[in-house]
Amino acid sequence: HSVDELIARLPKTELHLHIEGTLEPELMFALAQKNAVALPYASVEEVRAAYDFSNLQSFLDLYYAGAGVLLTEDDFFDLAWAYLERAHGDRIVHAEIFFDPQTHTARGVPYATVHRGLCRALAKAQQQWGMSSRLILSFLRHLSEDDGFAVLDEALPFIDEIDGFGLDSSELGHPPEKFARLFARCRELGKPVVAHAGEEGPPDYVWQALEGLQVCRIDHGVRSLEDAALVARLAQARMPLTVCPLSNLKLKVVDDLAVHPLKKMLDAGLCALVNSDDPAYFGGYLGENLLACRQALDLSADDVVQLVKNGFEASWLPSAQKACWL
Ligand code: ES4
Ligand code: ZN
Repeated sequence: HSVDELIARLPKTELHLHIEGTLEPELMFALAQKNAVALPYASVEEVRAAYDFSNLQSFLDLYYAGAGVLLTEDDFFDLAWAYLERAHGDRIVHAEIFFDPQTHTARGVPYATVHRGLCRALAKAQQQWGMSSRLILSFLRHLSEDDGFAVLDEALPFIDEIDGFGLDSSELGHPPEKFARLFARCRELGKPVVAHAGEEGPPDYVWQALEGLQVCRIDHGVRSLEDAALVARLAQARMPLTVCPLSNLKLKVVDDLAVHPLKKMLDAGLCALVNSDDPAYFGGYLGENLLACRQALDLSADDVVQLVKNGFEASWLPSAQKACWL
């Protein structure tokens, strides 16, 4: 299909990617063996077979368990480098990457170990291919706001290499307003903030992210369409929504890609863009997300170009560099 060639050829951004969600079963096994960490699986095939999720929480349980194999700075470097090589092959020229330090500090891995390993990989990608990137420290919303303040304190010596802050993990029961003080502190540090909202949670959580946290992007936001006033507000502000179609399918946010709201979001004038979320767990990187949507939603060449342009518009690149890509 000619649109599929366009998808492969266009320079692209990735703005919603959890680096821990790029841990492929092969690397998970290799690191488990090297670090003598026990895994509840006998083989790589068994790991893949376990990736049959019923909702967000059933995925998160395996995602946090898998991340337990990451211990040393080199482990974090290897994880990020494997992703960046793949992204480069996919024609991604700019990536804004989430990491979940609390997943690692809770296991006794120092914040500095995580940070240094990831940054070394990002610097190498910039040097080797001119790939630009940003690093987004994401707080775990199932933990307390105080736990978030504690990890922020540990990250402060590295604040110049942290480009923004996010909010992820179990959404239902953990509304954005739980983190209003923490996010105010992050904004006082001069950093942009984003939050997962409207993935499993109601449109009210998207409102809270906008008004209470003052986010500059909404991660997912697919449930926003249930609230017409919210759609009007998001469209008017050109508020980016980092949509992750294969994630929504695997976590049963939608029953079928053919009924995914992506096309409706574009038609409503929203700044929606396609991302891969946790590609090692959801069965596809950015290219595969775009191809699957093209097919299931019959996206046109114009739709695909709009989605890719929205990615550059929504990015934290300086406007002069955005202009080069747009
Ligand atoms: C996540 Cl898909 C998703 N939703 C919320 N939190 C997450 N962390 C990693 N992937
Ligand atoms: Zn996510």
